Amino acid sequence: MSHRVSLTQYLVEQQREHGHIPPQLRLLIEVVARACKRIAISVNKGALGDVLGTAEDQNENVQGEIQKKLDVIANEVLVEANEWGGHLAAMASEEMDTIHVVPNRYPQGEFLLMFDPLDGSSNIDVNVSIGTIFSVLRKVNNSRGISEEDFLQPGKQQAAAGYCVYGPQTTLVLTVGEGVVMFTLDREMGSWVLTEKDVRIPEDTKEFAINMSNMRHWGPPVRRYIDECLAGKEGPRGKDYNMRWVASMVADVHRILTRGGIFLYPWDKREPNKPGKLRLMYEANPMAYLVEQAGGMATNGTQRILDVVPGKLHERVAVMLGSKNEVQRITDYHREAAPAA
Ligand code: AHM
Ligand code: MG
Repeated sequence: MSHRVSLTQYLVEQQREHGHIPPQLRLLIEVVARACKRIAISVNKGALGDVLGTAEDQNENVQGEIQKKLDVIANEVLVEANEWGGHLAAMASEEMDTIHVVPNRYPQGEFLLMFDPLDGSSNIDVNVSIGTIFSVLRKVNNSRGISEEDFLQPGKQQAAAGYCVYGPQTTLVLTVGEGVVMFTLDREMGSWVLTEKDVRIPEDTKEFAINMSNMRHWGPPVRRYIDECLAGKEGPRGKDYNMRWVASMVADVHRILTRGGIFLYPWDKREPNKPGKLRLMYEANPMAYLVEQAGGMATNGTQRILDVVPGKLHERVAVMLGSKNEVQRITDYHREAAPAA
């Protein structure tokens, strides 16, 4: 039997070769991966586990969205798993209004963890791929107690990022700043097995992902870009494009990491005062880090996502990411459309 590399072995070898995975970070990643296994079990049970539908108390999260049962379960699993290990100072989540500081009874670690416990919530009840997204930062200021401010770092300062997609296979995708790797969950053994190394996103693509029902609300640069794709071979791009939209960012990004493409959730006129729908800290930043580490590009139309300095924990951002040449093109269209300074 060929030798199978586990998540633990991968992390230990990375530490030996590059020396950038301190023991607390290794523990953190292993704990998150273990929590994802537990979430995968709940997701898999579906109706048999009484985990479908809306949370009993019909809670709205801080984003004003009604929580699903699995949103709440996944959030609890991640919080409980990460509290006691001594690797974290605090956590933040799409499903929690403010930060969760590690209780006094446990030692405080040097890392900060952010997550969207179950991304693609609208797909839970219809048995379509969903996932968990996570982002890791270092606590920078150690001279005082932890506060929300400690989290407000640009995405380029992430120490690690990844997601787990609960699809036909359960796959954990990870970067610690040395490229992107994928692990597949071996359910019989209960272990994560390295199945893809050095993931690369092709620079060109013929596939885009956007919610087309919002077309009438888009700004001119996005409209121009998509119109040109739709014009196909006869249009200015000279090729036919294909479209995919899973409505789970994890699944759409996973496809792009696997075979290329561009993912767009732009600003639109429905809520003109919001920069976009997706959240910067625990959706856009970890995905942007993975995409860049795989040779792709991620912007909000005008700026590299990883350079955006967050003003608040649940800040939103426009997202354009994936194959480099396509993201560069739509970013150029934004620049050309911007009024001269
Ligand atoms: P969620 O975190 O509440 O599930 O929302 C984020 C999801 C993304 O996964 C997906 O890309 C997007 O929302 C889909 O939005 P829409 O339903 O507007 O197409
Ligand atoms: Mg989400």
